[in-house]
Amino acid sequence: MKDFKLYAITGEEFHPGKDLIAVMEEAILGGVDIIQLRDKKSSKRDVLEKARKLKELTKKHGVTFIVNDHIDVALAVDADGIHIGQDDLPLSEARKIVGEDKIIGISTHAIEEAREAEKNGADYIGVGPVFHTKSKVDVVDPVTTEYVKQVANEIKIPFVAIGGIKLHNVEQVLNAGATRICAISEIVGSEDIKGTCEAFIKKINREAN
Ligand code: TZP
Ligand code: MG
Repeated sequence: MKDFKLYAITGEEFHPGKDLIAVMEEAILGGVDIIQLRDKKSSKRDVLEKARKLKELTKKHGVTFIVNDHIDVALAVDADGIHIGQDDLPLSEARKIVGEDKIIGISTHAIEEAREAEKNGADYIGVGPVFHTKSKVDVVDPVTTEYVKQVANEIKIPFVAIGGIKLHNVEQVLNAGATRICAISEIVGSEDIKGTCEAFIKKINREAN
């Protein structure tokens, strides 16, 4: 897959009154290079509509587009890939459905899960939640930067750190060995989405404080 630095996941509850596509476009203009549609509340029909619009937006900007949970929606809009959790369809089954050309990302919370994902052909893994987060309901305890270190030392496929990552704590995550950062609330809930993304990119690139 095309490599990336800053991964933004949708979270409409963090920007009431603001349009989803406008919010994600601002994030892209700030440097986000991969977007995931994550919507646990809407009907499949509504998720499909949002996915269509995000596919168009990401195509326009040359940004990777991933759909969470809904493999059928991802295929219907020709998204670049899907993101699945440990309780979703197993990676091998998901791969049979989407084929070799689509990206499959999988959330991991422990090194055994990361090893398994790598062995089974995941294109990237999520590593988290690094810190406490309110953005995920069924969330496990924070995995801490210790798990980030373990993955950085051992896992060869790309990994992205996620969960409670803010501008004020991202350096701890980078210092643990992460080179790709994912956030929901800090990005889409920001008053200045573009500025927040630019600041994340600078930190990831180790350009400034
Ligand atoms: N998976 C692990 S933590 C998380 C997900 C989807 C939520 C991340 O949201 P935030 O607002 O960046 O903590
Ligand atoms: Mg899922």
